Amino acid sequence: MSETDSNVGIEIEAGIATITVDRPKKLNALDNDTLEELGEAFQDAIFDDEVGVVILTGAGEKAFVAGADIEMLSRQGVLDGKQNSLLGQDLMDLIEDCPKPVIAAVNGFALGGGCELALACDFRYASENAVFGLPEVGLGILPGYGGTQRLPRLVGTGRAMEMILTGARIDAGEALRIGLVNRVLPLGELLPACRETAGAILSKGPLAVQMAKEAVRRGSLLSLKEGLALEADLFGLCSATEDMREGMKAFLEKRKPEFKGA
Ligand code: DAK
Repeated sequence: MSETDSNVGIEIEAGIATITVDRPKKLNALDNDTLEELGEAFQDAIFDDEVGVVILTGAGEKAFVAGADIEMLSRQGVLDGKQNSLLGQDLMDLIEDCPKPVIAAVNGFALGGGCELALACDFRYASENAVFGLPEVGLGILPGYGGTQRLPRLVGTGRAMEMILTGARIDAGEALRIGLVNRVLPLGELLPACRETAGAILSKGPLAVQMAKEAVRRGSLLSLKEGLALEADLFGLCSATEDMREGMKAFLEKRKPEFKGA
């Protein structure tokens, strides 16, 4: 992929869509074109029946995404500022609501909007050189793509407050320690590890995976009682699938299930 063609690449192989932010000369910073192209790539992955899991990463060896494009932000006025904001928010919602699991492969700087992009994914693996941070207050703004909401939900209020209010960066080891990422790997092993995990997910019942993601996502916005009611509803729905019968039958017959997504 080259920077002149497009700012986002999508490759589909063995049920996995790898979406790559591809502006390495600007450390994959998110300008409007990139936000739009990312939205299109996720729409493609959502509607492609061949795709079961999405991996999101950045091109090059230095950055996942170094944030919103500061040059673009510095020029924006009221109307395009609002438009930029809506574009970014829509993208984060699209990723979070994507019916297929989304794994962030954080291969370097994940700052500001880049950190927020990783936070919108279902879980994160990081390379050893990854650096996370929400430096927005140093630019006179606050995180605006969900960082003030998603980070405390993931790592707890105190740790999120410290990162947001100081703008301090943390390395991959610290990100692992506070639960911001699930695994840290040498850079060359990052994508293979994400693909291995994606493969493990792909071997499961796709409807069950989708409903489990929905239960966790929607449940996090509900009270425990409401969340349990949602879980029960989805469980009921799952019980109507051929996949459920196949999964149970395969266990009893001591063989691997052949799920059809039906
Ligand atoms: N935007 C634009 N260009 C960037 C960039 C960014 N975020 N980050 C890096 N670049 C560009 C650099 O300007 C440089 O371009 P050239 O000068 O070569 O043309 C090139 O990428 C290479 O960067 P450096 O030369 O700076 O590389 P270093 O290794 O020296 O430093 C760095 C790497 C990541 C430490 C440094 O580049 C850096 O501090 N970058 C900025 C990081 C940052 O502050 N990110 C947060 C941006 S604020 C909103 C919602 C959300 C947001 C905004 C609005 N609304 C709801 C409206 C989000 C805001 C943010 O993300």
